[in-house]
Amino acid sequence: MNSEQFIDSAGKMAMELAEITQNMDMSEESMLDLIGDSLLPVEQFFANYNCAIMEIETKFKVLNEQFSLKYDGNPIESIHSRVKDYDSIIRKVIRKNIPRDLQSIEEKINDIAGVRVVCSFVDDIYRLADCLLRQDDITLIRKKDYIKNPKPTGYRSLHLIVSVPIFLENEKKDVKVEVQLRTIAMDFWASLEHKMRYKKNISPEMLEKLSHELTDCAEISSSLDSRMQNVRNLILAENA
Ligand code: 0O2
Repeated sequence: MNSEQFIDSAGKMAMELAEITQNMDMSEESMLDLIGDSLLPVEQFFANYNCAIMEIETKFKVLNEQFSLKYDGNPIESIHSRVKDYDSIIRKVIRKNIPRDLQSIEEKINDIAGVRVVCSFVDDIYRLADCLLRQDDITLIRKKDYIKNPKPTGYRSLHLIVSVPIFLENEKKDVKVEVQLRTIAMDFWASLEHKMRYKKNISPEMLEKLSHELTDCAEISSSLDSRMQNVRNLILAENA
């Protein structure tokens, strides 16, 4: 969530609170105080995830720098991060029947902070994941390898749920982050598939046809990844 979206969400909550409090016998000043106090834990909640994202991004940037010296080239093409927006969190809370308090949301939802790392080659994905997981402040909570075991849709990526400590003014807090590592080809496929999945006014027959087509495209894209990896291996062997 960027700061604009956050202010938007916080604004929505403030309006709701203002509505609740308008019938109470309360001065404007006390009402603003009450709203401010109520929003503080929510602001801290989102701030923690933003801090955890910064920690994880920095780790990948450091690895990228170091790998570029060792392997002659940067393994990371791009890093995209986001904090899940308020509406998506609420939708997940409802779908998964999660109690509506911040602690339960923190415990039960693993992808509030998300970092997506896009690499050129499949080898780099596993090398980067190994290096991240060997760091002594990182705890692996869950690993899903959709590269070795693609989803029926054709979706491929390596997913890690990790916990990373953030150091606040008076406490250390472990925060969960979902890391998705993929190649450029996997990212291209996933982005297009995601966009098309949410297109409206498509008949069920066409939807069926398109999903077969997309699964085929995922196979082609995976074979491109294998061939590019082979080309790289041949070049490395030649230069060894
Ligand atoms: P967004 O907006 O990308 O965050 P969980 O999230 O743990 O409750 P699950 O099913 O165990 O649920 O999560 P999974 O499958 O490990 O990862 C879910 C995320 O992976 C999705 O996040 C997508 O980012 C991505 N993903 C998984 N399957 C597909 C797919 O078939 N196509 C595409 N394009 N992306 C996929 P969200 O929450 O859906 O959305």
